[in-house]
Amino acid sequence: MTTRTVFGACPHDCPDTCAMQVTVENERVIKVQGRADHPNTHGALCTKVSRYPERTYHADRLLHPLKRVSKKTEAPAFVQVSWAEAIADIAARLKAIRDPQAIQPYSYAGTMGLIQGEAMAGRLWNALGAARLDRTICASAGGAGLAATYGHKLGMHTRHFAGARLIVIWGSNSIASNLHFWTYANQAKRDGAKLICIDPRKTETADKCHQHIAVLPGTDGALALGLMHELIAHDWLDRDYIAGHVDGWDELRDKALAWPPERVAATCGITVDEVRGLARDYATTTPAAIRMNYGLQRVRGGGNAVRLIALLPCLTGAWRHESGGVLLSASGWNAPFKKADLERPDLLAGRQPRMVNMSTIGDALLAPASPEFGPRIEALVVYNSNPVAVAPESPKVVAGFQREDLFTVVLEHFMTDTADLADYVLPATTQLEHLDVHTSYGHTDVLMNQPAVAPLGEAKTNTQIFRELAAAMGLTDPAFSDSDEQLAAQAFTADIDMGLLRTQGWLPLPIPEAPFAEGGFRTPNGRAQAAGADYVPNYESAQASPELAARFPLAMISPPARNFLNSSFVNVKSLRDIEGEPLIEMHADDAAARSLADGVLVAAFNDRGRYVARLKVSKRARPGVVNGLGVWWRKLGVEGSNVNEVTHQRLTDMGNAPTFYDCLVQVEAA
Ligand SMILES: Nc1nc2c(c(=O)[nH]1)N[C@H]1C(S)=C(S)[C@@H](COP(=O)(O)OP(=O)(O)OC[C@H]3O[C@@H](n4cnc5c(=O)[nH]c(N)nc54)[C@H](O)[C@@H]3O)O[C@H]1N2
Ligand SMILES: Nc1nc2c(c(=O)[nH]1)N[C@H]1C(S)=C(S)[C@@H](COP(=O)(O)OP(=O)(O)OC[C@H]3O[C@@H](n4cnc5c(=O)[nH]c(N)nc54)[C@H](O)[C@@H]3O)O[C@H]1N2
Ligand SMILES: [Mo]
Repeated sequence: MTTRTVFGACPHDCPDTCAMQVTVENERVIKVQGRADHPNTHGALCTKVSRYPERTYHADRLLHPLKRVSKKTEAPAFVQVSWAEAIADIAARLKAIRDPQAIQPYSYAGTMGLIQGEAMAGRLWNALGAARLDRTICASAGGAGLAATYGHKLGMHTRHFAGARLIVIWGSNSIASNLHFWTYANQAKRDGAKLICIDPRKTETADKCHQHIAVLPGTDGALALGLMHELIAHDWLDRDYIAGHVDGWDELRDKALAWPPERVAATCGITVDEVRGLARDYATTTPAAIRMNYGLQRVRGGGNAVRLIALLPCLTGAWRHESGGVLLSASGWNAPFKKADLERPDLLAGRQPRMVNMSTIGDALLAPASPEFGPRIEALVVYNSNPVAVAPESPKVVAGFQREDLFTVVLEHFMTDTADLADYVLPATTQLEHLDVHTSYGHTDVLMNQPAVAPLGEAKTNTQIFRELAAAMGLTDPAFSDSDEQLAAQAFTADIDMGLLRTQGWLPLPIPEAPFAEGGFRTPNGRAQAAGADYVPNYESAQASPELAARFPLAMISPPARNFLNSSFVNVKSLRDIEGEPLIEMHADDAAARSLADGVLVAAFNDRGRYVARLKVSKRARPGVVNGLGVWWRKLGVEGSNVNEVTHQRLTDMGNAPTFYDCLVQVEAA
């Protein structure tokens, strides 16, 4: 028996980006563990990723190229074909499309790897002049909000939360989705810090905090303005910090003065004491740290909410301390990443293909050719994403994918809802089978993932599939000859010692400990920008659309399930068994008003669609809000539906992002 260990990196879309140690026995991975010597990972992986071998060796793993033989509206049927046939046919079909802008790539963060992500893919799309994709589905509202305020996506060090005396966990179920941050928060708690959770849902994280404030979805901006009102009323402002490092405070102060605690409480659906108490705690505890997460920006006013919250530590001067401030994303610190060297926008040679927003893919696939939109989408190449499950308003997404005249290629590990609607399904390698390099949006280290075993079956890396497609389409630029090793060597500036990264598996970036203690934001003038930030109510709220609210009185949010990662892992039985089945959590009062008993099948519906799930009458739901934990595969759900049946495609105030949690429904027995 031969046993070896290989250094890896968790590829998933998560702030933690863990350093992994992979144990291989007789050329089979038997175990993945968190590396004990990586500070942020501290020896522990989450439950889902510790099942990575089960996912990789899953009986349903795609191991051969498949070609569709059924109609798109019929039950999916495929036959196995050779790689040669698949590549030749796909290349011919793509080449036959006259306007390359009718070819639409669709990808997201199924792997966060810089190589298996957009490196070779970007080169192919740029050389062809294919349509571009606006990758907005997760974080672009908050990202735009942070950038407008600080000049970039920057925040505190995760590890410094351990030294805070107050931690506000705002729009984040850290125990489920950011476990390694929680370790630091827990350390602070043991040392006497107070933890407050702001979330419409009483999550497992809220259970472990000293206080839970259950705001209505999409009202965080109003709460932030209310806190500012109290900072002003009690003279809890750090005037020197504001004078030295903030632009636009006068304008913002006038807005905040219009939000006394009574108005905030009524808007957010909380008590006046909760508003006042939170303001007092935040203003009078040092150091005070805020962990925001993307949950609160999936609403119409998401970008502005992030702006307002990001301004709070500028008003109290919390940034003066390394354990004070705010963290939403730290990805802006990753300066050594040379994106353009990997993706090669120069291959566009001056062309500016149209940009399609991934969050409105349903509308885009159904759009006819027009002067504004350009050509109808004729081909779609999907990799690292499962849009039929995760994109909003899935009735339209499904209808788009069902177009018989659409040529769809899906690179996947599994027969997902999206792969079911493909013309070709191409088997891709997993993180255990390919090389990659990673940055993180939670911590600031870079990591390298070494392949642990050879590709399973006939699986190929994303990069190899795109190389072969480029060759078959007659593209001869040397950019298509780079190996994965060569791509990895191009990924970072000379600040990264690639030799050390290769042997050690991870490297820290030199980042200031208390980055804004003396201002120095990354805006043009170095000052945080407050002008223009304001509360924006949800599209679907009693405030903005009372008629809609009368017909569909319940707000529905669909936050991540702890044992899935978006729609990944839903097909891993041991994890699905923990989640049970698709659930809609509802408060007892709302259930009683509808004569619904715990455990019955219910439908959450609105004008867009109908999602069927098991009702769970639960203290995790506040009155007026139902929680549909996401994101189930439609075909593993009830009646082939998932929660995105009811979400809509309207976009956020900033960043053109989806508004998954800005959604009204009614619920009835199914
Ligand atoms: N286990 C697990 N981990 C994950 C993921 C997963 O699917 N499963 N997803 C990964 C991804 S893609 C991302 S982007 C990250 C971050 O992903 P996020 O989606 O930010 O995930 P969470 O931190 O779970 O938190 C969102 C929290 O925000 C709450 N929320 C919803 N609407 C509002 C609102 O209007 N205001 C406030 N204050 N709170 C609201 C939800 O109830 C939920 O508890 O996590 C990653 N980690
Ligand atoms: N209602 C609702 N919808 C949501 C959300 C929500 O909270 N509520 N969350 C949203 C968020 S935050 C996000 S980030 C998106 C995420 O949406 P996606 O980025 O689509 O994420 P996943 O659902 O995890 O699907 C990723 C797919 O990539 C595949 N994959 C992984 N690695 C590789 C690889 O190396 N090669 C190839 N070819 N394929 C690979 C996986 O098998 C998986 O099927 O979903 C969004 N949708
Ligand atoms: Mo995400």
